[in-house]
Amino acid sequence: MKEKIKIAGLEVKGLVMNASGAKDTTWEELEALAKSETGMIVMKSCTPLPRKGNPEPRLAETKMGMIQSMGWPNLGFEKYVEFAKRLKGICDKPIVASVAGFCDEDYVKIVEAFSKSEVDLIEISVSCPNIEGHPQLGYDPEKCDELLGKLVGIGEKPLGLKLPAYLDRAQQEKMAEVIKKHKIAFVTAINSLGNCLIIDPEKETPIIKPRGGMGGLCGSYLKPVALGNVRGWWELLKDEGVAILGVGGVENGNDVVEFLLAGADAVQVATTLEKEGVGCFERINGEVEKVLERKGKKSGTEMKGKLKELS
Ligand code: RRO
Repeated sequence: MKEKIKIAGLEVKGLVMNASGAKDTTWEELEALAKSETGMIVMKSCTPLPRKGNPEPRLAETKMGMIQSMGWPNLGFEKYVEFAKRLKGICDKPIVASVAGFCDEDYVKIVEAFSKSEVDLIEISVSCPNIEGHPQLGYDPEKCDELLGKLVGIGEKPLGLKLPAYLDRAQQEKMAEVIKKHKIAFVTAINSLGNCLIIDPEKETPIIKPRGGMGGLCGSYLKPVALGNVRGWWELLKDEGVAILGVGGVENGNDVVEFLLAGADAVQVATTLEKEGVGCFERINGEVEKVLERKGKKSGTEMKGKLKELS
């Protein structure tokens, strides 16, 4: 039995769901997610117009994860408005839109459309590391404050933020003030870690093509960074009613428990979904159940934030 949790007032079945970006761009991929055990369906970050994205090869898997520079390939927001309606016809999972944009006006236009759509939650991505000449907004709290001032109040749907990794606590504290000011409903932490490079020493080349091989690092490389960020969000936001979705290197049931202990309400999965396909949700849910049983816990939620300090 998957446990029922609440994220921004919505009932979700299970502690595990897909993260935006992996196998969630086309209708066929979203349909497969609808039939899977993902707790919510998070759609690919979308822009005003369809985009092909960066040249291939733009994603390469490694033992510890993967590196990618996809460059926002998506079908344009209007398609995802339509897909949300179709998804509601075939499953009862909450649907999450992920919004990207090159300027504030792009975000406003897309949030307006999703506010009138069938989606349940709107995740505002301020953290894509892969667009040349387009810095990650999440590292600029003043610009985020300005953007959110334009988005909050457009409609009634809860808004969340997809955040980059903060490698300095002071940066995270500044963003926490912005999140509190705008009463953001949930944070998703973390996006891939930008500005990374993986080199094949035999070929003497990078393993992806765009931007000389520079891209977002994903998978288990990221787990300690993601756990640190989730812990930080829990410490900074625990009295604010902001839900925390942890993402970065979730491969198995123990990883889920680690994120819960750090302070997550639920976790998202990207690299494992990319590598294993939608069957990963059933496997991880089963593993979570076993870990909780072994620990004598009735639910994962009772472990939220309960990391013990060493004495
Ligand atoms: O499409 C991408 O290159 C991409 C996005 Br929108 C994102 O949010 N994070 C990422 O690592 N890649």
